[in-house]
Amino acid sequence: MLLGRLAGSRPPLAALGLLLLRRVPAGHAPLHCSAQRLGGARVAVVLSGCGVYDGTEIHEASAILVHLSRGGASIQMYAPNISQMHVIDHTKGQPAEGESRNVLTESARIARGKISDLGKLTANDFDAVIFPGGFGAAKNLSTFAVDGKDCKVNGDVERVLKDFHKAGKPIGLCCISPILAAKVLPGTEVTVGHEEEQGGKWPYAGTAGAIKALGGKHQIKEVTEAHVDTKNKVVTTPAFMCETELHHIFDGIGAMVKNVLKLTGK
Ligand SMILES: *[C@@H]1O[C@H](CO)[C@@H](O)[C@H](O)[C@H]1NC(C)=O
Ligand SMILES: CC(=O)N[C@H]1CO[C@H](CO)[C@@H](O)[C@@H]1O
Repeated sequence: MLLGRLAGSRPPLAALGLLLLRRVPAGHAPLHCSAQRLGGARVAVVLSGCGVYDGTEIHEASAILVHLSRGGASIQMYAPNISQMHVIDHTKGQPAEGESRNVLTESARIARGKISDLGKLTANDFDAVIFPGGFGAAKNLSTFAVDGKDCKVNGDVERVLKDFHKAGKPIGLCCISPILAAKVLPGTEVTVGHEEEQGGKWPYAGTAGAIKALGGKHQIKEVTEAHVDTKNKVVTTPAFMCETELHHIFDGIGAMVKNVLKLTGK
């Protein structure tokens, strides 16, 4: 009886699809967490694709957006309009031969369509900037995956990092993206977690050595912690550099976002 009534009151699936289509015109998808709020910090989030092995780590991006939303920030997402170095088939962990994707187009999936070209991001319009991790930061935002300590950083990424730093506005990074700050802002203190593998808990522990080779100062931190370089206003957390449960990564990103927002003074 009850089941029958519920089923009867539900619009058929096809109609639901039409309703959704009508309410969400392409390119104007509403994103609740980017709703403009008065008084909160204005934060730019820079993406590098969609998927851990060739773009932005999706869970990190999502955790950043959730914590920013809770912290009362208004959010705008950006990505460079360039082609990805690789397209990785995530079921195999191997490059998909003959495929090519655009970093901005892929990042728009995470942003639910509301994203701008990184070339348009200026420090004037924001109180802080945050870079999630994922191999896109090492493949598309820089050439770290190929060139290690001799890597080049994407021109707009370099400009954005220098402009926010010069303006005394905080910069948040996690997972592998602290290499960007180490390279562009020499002498900056960052963390990518621990410096020893510790039986597989820190599979990318060698990155700490790369941070030093790039000109950064490495700080050992747990996955649930963030390191704050108060002088440079750079806040970092290990995230997926650690082999652990997702909620610990979520909490570490929470600590990073909280400290970034605190440094904005808003
Ligand atoms: C990205 O670049 C292409 C080619 O230059 C251009 O056609 C496209 O409009 C750009 N996309 C955005 C969103 O700026
Ligand atoms: C296809 C490709 O490799 N695209 C770029 C990804 O980003 C790096 C760093 O900016 C560039 O060097 C690549 O050309």
